[in-house]
Amino acid sequence: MSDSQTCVLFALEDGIARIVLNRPDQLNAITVGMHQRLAEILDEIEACADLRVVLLTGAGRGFCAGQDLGERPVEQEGPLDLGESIEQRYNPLIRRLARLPVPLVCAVNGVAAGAGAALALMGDMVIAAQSASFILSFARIGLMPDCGMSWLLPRLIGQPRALGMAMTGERITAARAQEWGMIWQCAPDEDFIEHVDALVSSLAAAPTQGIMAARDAIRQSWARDFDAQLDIERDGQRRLGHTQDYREGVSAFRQKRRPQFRGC
Ligand code: LHQ
Repeated sequence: MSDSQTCVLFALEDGIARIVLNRPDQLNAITVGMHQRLAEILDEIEACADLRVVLLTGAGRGFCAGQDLGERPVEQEGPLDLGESIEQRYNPLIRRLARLPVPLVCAVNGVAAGAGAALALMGDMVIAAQSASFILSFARIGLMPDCGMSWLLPRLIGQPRALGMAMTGERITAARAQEWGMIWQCAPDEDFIEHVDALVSSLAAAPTQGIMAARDAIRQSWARDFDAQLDIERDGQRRLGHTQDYREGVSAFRQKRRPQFRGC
């Protein structure tokens, strides 16, 4: 397989799409080739009819160290348009991840820096190994947070902490990220994979329509007032009441058995 294929690994099985950033020697720093491969993978994911969950993780000791700095010939003379790279590659990637029709789980196996931290926090559920950490390393190289971080981070952890991370580039451990509400869970390194598998399996077996309606309503609540949100909930329940999974959930409860949700 060529580098352009192996830089991101992909497998789709039993409704679970597993994406593994795979340049471990560079802590999975993102190259143009990785963007291209990720775009192909997302094409495949978006076309999959029986998808239930997407998992994004990294190979080796890092999750993702952000933009590959080896790709940026800053020593050369002439203008360097970082905005172009964001417009052409990063923003489309982030938008596609944000609009996935199924839950995105980010399993942060190691350090997540710069755009890598942003990728990690795009997960609807983020689980991090105890030895993992989050760094807004933009601050260390004269840049500002991108990939939606300046929007998302203050909403997750509040302005003082978001500003602290953005202005110091300080490393935030997984345990502190959990304490701050930045991520769902910090899990022990020894059985991190088991924790990730359990989370992914439970989401793959969940009533997909219901949990996605919950995700969308919670996300959109930032832009709505309380009354508008009540209306959204009413409309969502009306729609979900017609799903097979709702019938199955109630039947299973009444019959004292485990529900078999099909995601429709
Ligand atoms: C790397 C990288 C890397 C290449 C580690 N590139 N090789 C978006 C769009 C447009 C423009 C600009 O920016 C953006 C957004 C961004 O993402 S900007 C932020 C870019 N990322 C960074 O600034 C992080 C740079 N990396 C680090 O600060 C450290 O590597 C961290 C703190 C992540 C990890 O530190 P250590 O655990 O001490 O590992 P290390 O530094 O020894 O790295 C291991 C190897 O990985 C090393 O290679 P080597 O051949 O010496 O073993 C690094 O050169 C390589 N590597 N990050 N971003």
